[in-house]
Amino acid sequence: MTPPSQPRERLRVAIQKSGRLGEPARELLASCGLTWRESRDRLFLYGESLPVDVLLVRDDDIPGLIADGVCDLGVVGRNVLVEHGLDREATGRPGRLTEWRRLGWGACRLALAIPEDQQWRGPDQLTGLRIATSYPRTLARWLGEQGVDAEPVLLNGSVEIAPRLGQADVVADLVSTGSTLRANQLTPVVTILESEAVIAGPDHALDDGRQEIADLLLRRLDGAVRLKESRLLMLRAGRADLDAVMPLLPAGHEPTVLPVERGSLDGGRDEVSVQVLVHGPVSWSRLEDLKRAGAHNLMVLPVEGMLA
Ligand code: PRT
Ligand code: ZN
Repeated sequence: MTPPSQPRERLRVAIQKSGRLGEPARELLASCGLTWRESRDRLFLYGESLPVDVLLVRDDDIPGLIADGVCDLGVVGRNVLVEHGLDREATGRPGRLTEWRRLGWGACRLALAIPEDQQWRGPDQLTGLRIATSYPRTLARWLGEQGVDAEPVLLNGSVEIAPRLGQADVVADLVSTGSTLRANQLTPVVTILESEAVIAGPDHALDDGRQEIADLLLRRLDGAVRLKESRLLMLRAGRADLDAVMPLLPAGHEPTVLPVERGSLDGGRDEVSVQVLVHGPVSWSRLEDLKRAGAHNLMVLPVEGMLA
């Protein structure tokens, strides 16, 4: 591998080798048109269609690889990025990172959870307690903001069983569905950090032409995300009901309204067909409101491709 101090003309992106974010990160890169050849040791994806290579690593290593200039960008949970940033700051090491994109998946939260037989009366109750966590810096920052003096206990796994083992009194752990906490008789009481997968990068532009490659990749990624979130809403309505129907359409592109040949469906009623491209989901209640306003034959379709 090229030492970071030497010019490097290919962009290098770090993603999780396995685990929750690995597969979606690969899919994300593939949706940007990246194809690759995998190295024999399965630690490196050599990009074929773009000058972009992918390093497969543990998620905890991703921020450090970027901060040290070994990689340019990385796909990582905000929880890992924030903890790393606070640790680097506290130990006086340079290399600040920022979120270049939020990805909207891999959502979870770092939550404080207490045994379910206890009552939550507020942060003051934590004074003097031992709090098991894999995120001691993030927890310490939150405790500082609350003005509470408690003791973070660093555990790198199985944080949720610490109170039962007597290693800690309460925990600060990642939660998504909450079933792990429930299974361990713990109740989440405060959210310390909301997290999702992000693209992390340095807080400055990249050198040696790599910024241009990164811009191309991010442009494609933005397009791919928009496409994934896009849906075509189609409906039919009597022309007389259009005034009631149109304001209920979700915000999106300009709707297309086309006349329907008389007599084809509704016994000769003056009908129109309405199509609108929308970004984000279309809820059942929205469809029901439209139907009440006179629309029928409502349909929400996924969009496979788009070129304006
Ligand atoms: O091997 P490597 O170090 O790369 O992986 P890892 O084991 O450290 O991480 P991994 O793959 O478990 O998680 C990677 C990232 O996924 C995390 O850093 C978060 O950003 C994100 N993420 C999203 C989660 C969860 N949801 C999640 N639920 N990470 C962990 N969990 C844990 C949670 O702590 C609980 O113990 O999964 C368990 C199930 O959660 P519940 O609430 O659904 O029961
Ligand atoms: Zn990890």
